[in-house]
Order: sequence, then structure tokens, then C-alpha cells
Amino acid sequence: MSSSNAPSLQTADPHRPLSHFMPPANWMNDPNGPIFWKGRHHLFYQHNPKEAWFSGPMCWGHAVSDDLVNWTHLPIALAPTPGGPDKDGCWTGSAVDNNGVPTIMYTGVHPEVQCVATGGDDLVKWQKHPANPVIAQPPPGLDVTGFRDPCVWREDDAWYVVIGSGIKGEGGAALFYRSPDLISWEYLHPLLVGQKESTGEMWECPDFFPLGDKHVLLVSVLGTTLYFIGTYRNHRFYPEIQGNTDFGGSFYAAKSYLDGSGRRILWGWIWEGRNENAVRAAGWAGVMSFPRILGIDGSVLTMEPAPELLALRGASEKFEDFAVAPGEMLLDRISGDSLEISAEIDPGSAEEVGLKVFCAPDGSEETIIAFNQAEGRIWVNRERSSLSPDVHRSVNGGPFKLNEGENLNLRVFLDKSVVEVFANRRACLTTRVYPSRRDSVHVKLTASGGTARVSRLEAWKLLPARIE
Ligand code: DQQ
Repeated sequence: MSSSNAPSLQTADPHRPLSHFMPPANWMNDPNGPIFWKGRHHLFYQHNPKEAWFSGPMCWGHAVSDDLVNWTHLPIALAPTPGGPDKDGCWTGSAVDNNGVPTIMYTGVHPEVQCVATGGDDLVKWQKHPANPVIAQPPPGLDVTGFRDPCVWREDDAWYVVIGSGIKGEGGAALFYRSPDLISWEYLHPLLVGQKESTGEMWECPDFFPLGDKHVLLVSVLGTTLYFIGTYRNHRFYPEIQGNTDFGGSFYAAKSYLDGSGRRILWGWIWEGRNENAVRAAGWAGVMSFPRILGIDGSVLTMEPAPELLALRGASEKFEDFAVAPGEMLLDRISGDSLEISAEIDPGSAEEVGLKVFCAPDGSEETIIAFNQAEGRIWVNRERSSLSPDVHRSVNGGPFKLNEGENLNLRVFLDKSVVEVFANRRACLTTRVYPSRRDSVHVKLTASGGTARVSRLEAWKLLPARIE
């Protein structure tokens, strides 16, 4: 089956990203079952191939890459089977290597049940298992808020899965099962149950994996992907630390996998930030984040853009060792709506330092990335990012502190309507902005309450990826 109704790439659209992965057209949401298979990265994703909206039954779109940057679209991997347990959609799940047999476990709707499909060696054609649904209902006796998004892995003795769920009145939950063969499943217990007041009542897209000598559980809830770092022992998870993978308010349903060199790579869905009419008029929706390499540093989940992204660096400009006095400073040698900016800033006596991007010459549009050292907070402000009435306006951020003597290290990627910020490897902010003016391309630095010092600031044109 191929992606139907796909117009040509809309490169004339000023807001359509050119360096991030997206389907040729129409709707995309969660990354699904990323897998490193026979030396190549396969990315599946929730896709409505018929419309630029979450309105039709979901399929698994599919693409493959040799380098995490350039992608080849492949035919749709899974589509609903009329009358089958996935008749209303093939929702999120995982892909694993079952002794040489590529196997997907995913959620069929409605109701939410778990299904299995096996693939050929090229991962292009998939057969749904005759035993579907392999898990036909939530564990008896549990009053759940949902039952979806299986995350599957192999341990020495068996296959294991956690399924996104929640206990009504109590909190989100990751329900834990074991199987000898990926088909017959035995419920064990919840791997973790949250408290609805702080971490919501329905955990979507759980992702559970070892990292260093710890284990990490990701859950997507309340518009963000949270992480828990802890210890996994005797099939029980003991969380020790909780954090947020992204403070920008536009990064969701994050899902990871191991590549051939043992790197844990994370993808997330960057959703749109404008109204349905504007999205439908554009004809596309949803962008895949840049791949992040995960690590643990002390008590913190570290996230860095994959080094492969250096291939997207074009012509550059560099500034070294200068002061930013209170007020704002135009960086007149840098401009564009496709840029990577890397800056090392000593906030010095400044209470707040900021980087403004997508600035109009008259200041009528701007997007602000700012850090306030007194408040210990970092955020992205898109309240004045666009003069268009169709866009979402918000300030999104979270707690962030520098260690004694540490500078603020920012890596910022601008790709038309995507802003992805990496701060000191331990905080990320992803957002969407849709400047209405073609000349909203300027970059400024700001300081308030004192003077900051930039030891290095470099900017590169962000080159388009080859996605075809
Ligand atoms: N999206 C999927 C669900 C998942 C949600 C459906 C998260 O499986 O819970 O497209 O964005």
C-alpha cells in the first residue's frame, strides 16, 4: 500500500520545515516503533494519509534512513483491517527483532486492544497475526482510563511489555506483562502508578529502557513527556528522580530505540501550534523532532542533538567574547528562518539573558528564548511570534539552574516553523511559531538587570535534509 493522496512537497510553504522528518503530506503524530534494522534506522509514525487532521483511522507511516538526517519514504506499514480489532485505527506501539523476525506490537481501536504483526526482512510488508487481539482487554478488576501504546522488550527469560493506562481516580499507570512468544501474555502488576494530581490520570506512550546503570520510564501526559529515572529489580521499578524531557509544550509521545553503536536515540512528535483551518489549508501537520541522544549525568537525563545533524550545517558566522549590556543587541551578520545557533553565555550580573529569533525589523514579531538566573527558570515566549490570528500564543518553560561557574550553553535549531532548544544537555524546549512576515528573520541578544558576556556565538545556515 502506498501513501495515497500525496501532493508534491510543499517547499513554497514558508512554514513547512525542510530539515526535520515529515511525511509527504497530511497528518502525522507519534513516532512508532523506531528500530535499527540491518544497519539502517527505520522510523514508523502515526499517520492519517487522507487528511491533514486527526480525523481518520490511523495508519503506521514508514521511512528509512542511513544517517538519521536524510530519509526515504516507504509504503504505509500498517493500516486498519475492516472488521478487524484495529478497524478504527492502528495506534502507537513498538517494533522488535524476534529472533530475526521483525515484529510490531500495536494498539487496535475501538476498544483499545493489543495486536501483533510480523514483517519481511525489508520491513515493508507486514502480516497481522491471526491471534489478534493478543491482549483483548485490560486486567480484570482494574478500572482503567485507557489501555494502549505497548512498549516491548526482551529479557533473558521472556518478552515483556508495558502498556499505557491509568487507574480511575488514582493516576496514570504503566501495566506490566510477560510472554514467552509475544502472543500469549500474562499480566504481572503495574510497573508504576502515578498520582493524578501531579502526573495525570492517563499515561500514554510509555517507554522503558536501561540507561547506564539505571532504568528510565518515559510517559506522555498533560501535554508533555515526563521521565522517571530509577532502579529496575526483580521486575519492579523503583523511581528515584522525575523530570521533563521538554519544557516547550510542543514535544510529545517520545519514543526511543538503540542503534548499532549502543546509543539510545529519542524521537518526539512536534505538534502544530495553529488552528484547524490553518492546518488544513497547509495540507500537512506534525513534525518529527530531531533525534536526541540520551544519557544520564548524576541525577539528570541528558539530551543532545545527534552528531549526525552537523551535516546540516551550511555557511557560518562567528562572534567571540563580547558583552551584552542591558537592552537588546542585533546580530547583524546573522539572519534566516533556517538556522542553527550555538552560544556560550556567562550571565554575569544580568538577571535575565535572552536570544530573540524570528524578529521583524520593526519588532512587530519576535520569539524569545530566555533564562533568568535569579528565578532559576528557562522558557520560550511565542506570545508575539506572529501577527496572524490563527496561531497559539504562550510562554512555556521550566526550572533550570546553572552550576557554580557554569555558562549557559544553548544550541538552537530554527527550521521554518520549528524551534528546538537544547540547554546545557539537560533541558530542552521545543515550540512552533509561524511568523507572518517574510522579513521576520533577525536574531538579537538581550540582557536585563546587568551585563552578560558571550564567549562564543556561532550560527550556521541549516541545510535542507533529503526526504523523498
Ligand atoms: N496517539 C496515539 C495513541 C497515543 C496518542 C493515537 C498519543 O496511541 O496514546 O494516534 O499522542
